[in-house]
Amino acid sequence: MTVKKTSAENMETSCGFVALLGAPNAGKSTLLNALIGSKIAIVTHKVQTTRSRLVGVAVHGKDQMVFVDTPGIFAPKKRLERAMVAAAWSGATDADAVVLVVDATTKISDATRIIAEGLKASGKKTLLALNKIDLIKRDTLLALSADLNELCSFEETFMISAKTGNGLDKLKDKISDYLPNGPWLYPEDHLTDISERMLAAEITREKFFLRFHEELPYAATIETERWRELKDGSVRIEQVIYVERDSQKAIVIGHGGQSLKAIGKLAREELQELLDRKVHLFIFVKVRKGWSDDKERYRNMGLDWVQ
Ligand SMILES: Nc1nc2c(ncn2[C@@H]2O[C@H](COP(=O)(O)OP(=O)(O)OP(=O)(O)O)[C@@H](O)[C@H]2O)c(=O)[nH]1
Ligand SMILES: [Mg+2]
Repeated sequence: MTVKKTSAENMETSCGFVALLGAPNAGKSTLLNALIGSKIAIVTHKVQTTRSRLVGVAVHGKDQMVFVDTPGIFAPKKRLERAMVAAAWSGATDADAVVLVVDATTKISDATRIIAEGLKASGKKTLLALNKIDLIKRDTLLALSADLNELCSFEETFMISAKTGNGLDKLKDKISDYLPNGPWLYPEDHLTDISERMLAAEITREKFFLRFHEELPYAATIETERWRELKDGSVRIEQVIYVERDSQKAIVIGHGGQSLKAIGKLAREELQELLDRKVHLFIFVKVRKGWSDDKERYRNMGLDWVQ
């Protein structure tokens, strides 16, 4: 016997957590921003840009989807790397569904293999998203999809471009199937849990990542230390870039302060747009040897301390 649903049941809302997992540089943060329609996660062409979990909220029909962007998963060595990878896996633990994001323009990386196997062992409902399809021909995707589906039996495979938005609606339609019925966790227009102070530090870190090469981006952490609303409606923000050594400090500041000024200008412009008011941004560079073994820095980054 079929029971006809009442209109009240038809209107029932759903809400749940969806973790975005993948190798470094797969496009998870770009995807998070596209899914919620706003830039809250920083994006660069470099690996290990994202350092901690970040929540972005989207409404899709009667469903509220709480997406969790995570650091890329790889074989970690240093303490900071281990904390990042631990944060990524824990993002999946409480999720109702996981989306494994894979850069479809390259062959399957060891990192992707490890994640697919880990997800298989976890028994989590996992969707596969082959990303960056704007860069490749669709026919090359079939072999990649088959190979990945051998590693883990995905619920369904999607071909998407986080950059153009292609395929994202279909992905959201499917995600809806995995969300438990229940009230929304957040108000309708809620976008993220990240504080303005943290987001401001992340914006500066993005400019920092884009400006410097090799190990320097990984040798620094950035914190917003002061945030003062001024009477004229503008805001004064003070930030600190912590580096490991004096030689790094000299590079960050640059000849005649040129490098630091350039980063500050780009960060300030983006902050002004985001906050929709004038921003006075002051960035200081401090040497803190061993900051990556300093518990307080982890707390400020939103990471759990790992032994
Ligand atoms: N062409 C193209 N580029 C993309 C797409 N998605 C992401 N990218 C680019 O891929 C690079 C990495 O993107 P991110 O979103 O930072 O990747 P991520 O997975 O968050 O990286 P980590 O935080 O380091 O783990 C950036 O240069 C993005 O612009 C896409 O769909 N198409
Ligand atoms: Mg990222």
